[in-house]
Amino acid sequence: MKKTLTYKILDAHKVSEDLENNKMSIKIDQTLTQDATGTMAYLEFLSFGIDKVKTDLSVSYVDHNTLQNGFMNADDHKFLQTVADKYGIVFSKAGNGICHQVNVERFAVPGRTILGSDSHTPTSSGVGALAIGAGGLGVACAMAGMPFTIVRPKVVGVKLLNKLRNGVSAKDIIIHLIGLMTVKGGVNKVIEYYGDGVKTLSVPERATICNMGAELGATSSLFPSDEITKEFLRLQGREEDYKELSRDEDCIYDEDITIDLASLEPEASCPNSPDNVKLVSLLKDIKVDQVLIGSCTNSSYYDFVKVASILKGKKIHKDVSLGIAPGSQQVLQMITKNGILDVLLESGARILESACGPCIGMGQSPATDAVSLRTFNRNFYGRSGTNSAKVYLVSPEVAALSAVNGYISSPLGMELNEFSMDVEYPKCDSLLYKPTFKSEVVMGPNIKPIPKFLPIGNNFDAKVMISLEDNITTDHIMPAGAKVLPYRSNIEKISEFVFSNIDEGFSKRCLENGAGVIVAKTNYGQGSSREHAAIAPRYLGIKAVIASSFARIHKKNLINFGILPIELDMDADLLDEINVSFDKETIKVTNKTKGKSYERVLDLTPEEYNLIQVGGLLNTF
Ligand code: MIC
Ligand code: SF4
Repeated sequence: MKKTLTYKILDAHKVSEDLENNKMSIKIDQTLTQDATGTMAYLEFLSFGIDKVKTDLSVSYVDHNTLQNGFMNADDHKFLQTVADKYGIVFSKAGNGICHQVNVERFAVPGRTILGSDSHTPTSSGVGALAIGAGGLGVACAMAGMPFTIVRPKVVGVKLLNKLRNGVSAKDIIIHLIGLMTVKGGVNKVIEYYGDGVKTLSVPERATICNMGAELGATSSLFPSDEITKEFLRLQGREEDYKELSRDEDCIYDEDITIDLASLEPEASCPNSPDNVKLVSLLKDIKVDQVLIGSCTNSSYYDFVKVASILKGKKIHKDVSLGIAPGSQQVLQMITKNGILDVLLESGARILESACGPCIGMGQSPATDAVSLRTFNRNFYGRSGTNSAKVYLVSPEVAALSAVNGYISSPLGMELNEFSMDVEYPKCDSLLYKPTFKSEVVMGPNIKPIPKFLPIGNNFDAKVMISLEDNITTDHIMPAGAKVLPYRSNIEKISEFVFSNIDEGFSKRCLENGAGVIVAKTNYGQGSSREHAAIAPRYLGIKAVIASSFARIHKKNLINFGILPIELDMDADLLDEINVSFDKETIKVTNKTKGKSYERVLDLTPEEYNLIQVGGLLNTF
């Protein structure tokens, strides 16, 4: 049978299959973690009592919590470095760059499976690896050599035709697709790109597209590995990693989408959701206060060539603050060497550290009601650190031109080739450390043990602690930002912030009321992989989440920490009394306050059912 590239890689890594439940378990070749999820992942890994990682390669990055306002983040960095050294993990120190950018440059290999404790791990699929985001515990298990289980994904074939016009960017391709498919359109699917248009896209552009596939809720995205990949790997000094990979001609996709690249124009994700997509030309009178260029979506050398071509000889508008964060040391070196950095500085840009920075609310929060244009991938409510800010996600070209003009502007038709794309890639790797297996693990006082959770039981009463709408993100559930992120290794403390941006009283109410449930509509838990969005509510006594549907990574995180995800469309008000009873086959939820019962088939595999029975995956070791 003709195969998609997705199933060629999946089948080559298949360990077992559960066709009845539509699941498959695969071998993971490489893992990545970042600091904001990594401390938990490594605490989990340490609890297994294994002497070293069992993967071909594991890399631990520090890129999120780099603002060291207090000892906590620095202590986490030290913990991560010592764990990495002791257990055989490559360590990428703060300043080396954003995990996904560096992983594409230095480590991702075509045809390999990569599991990362970050939802944007699929960025590495730009070189033809199958890279998947997961909760920290899934990655800890993979580092211990265990297979990773996924729903057998449907494969969406996206045929790219022709080539982009001047001023139109890879970012516009993925924003366009998110507009078509919505933020829930990719759940349990892999988005596979093919067609003549593919060869017009460089690896960094492919990586941008795969990166933001996370905003479709997709399991992964995938590009073939071809001559362009080969050249990219050669420039990175990794030609031996190259392997040609493509789908079988005439393979059948579960869904087909065709995009004529020549017909696209600049598009933007408008506040507050990546799928609120509009043409940039329709936004042209909006005044801009802040422009930020960077993040794992758009911080490659390629992106800065475009940006510098627009900024060359120009000054940014006096009312705009332009912040620029090159994605890695390598990118920073390249733009320094060939004069791009000078152009940026002369235009009035503020140069930020090579890290996630403002993307995760680590500084650069916009002013009250400000309009912020970002080349990032998420504009969820509150994520910038300013709840009233209006965040638009755009291409680097739109961002740069708008920074000059002071209002949202379309670069359609602009020739942007002032600087050569054809340059040497420095491979200094000064901030990458190979393990010596000699360190002792150092754990600062803010790193607390993961709480032990009791099983929720098969019949319990609970109160509705919050009743929510569609598309609730993990940024709603467990906000990030400079104030909260330092507590990622302290569950008791971070639990005070659960839902704090939308319901300040949530955590107190939970602690006062004992057992609770969360009620929501579709796509609950979209966005990040942070397992804190499950662990912290569990700590507050949440036993179940009742939602019409769930995002893939979050559903797994809930089960991993013993919270029951119940797929049910239920109307409930705050503090309604609920009873939940279930066995292996069925579940009954009764809203005792409203006198209404709902019965359903239990949507859990036997393995997942057992995890709920024992109070979560950590209780099985
Ligand atoms: C994000 O972009 O939201 C993050 C921060 O990178 C998260 C991980 C985290 O919360 O630490 C992600 O995307 O998984
Ligand atoms: Fe970092 Fe933002 Fe990318 Fe998340 S989306 S990994 S916070 S740059």
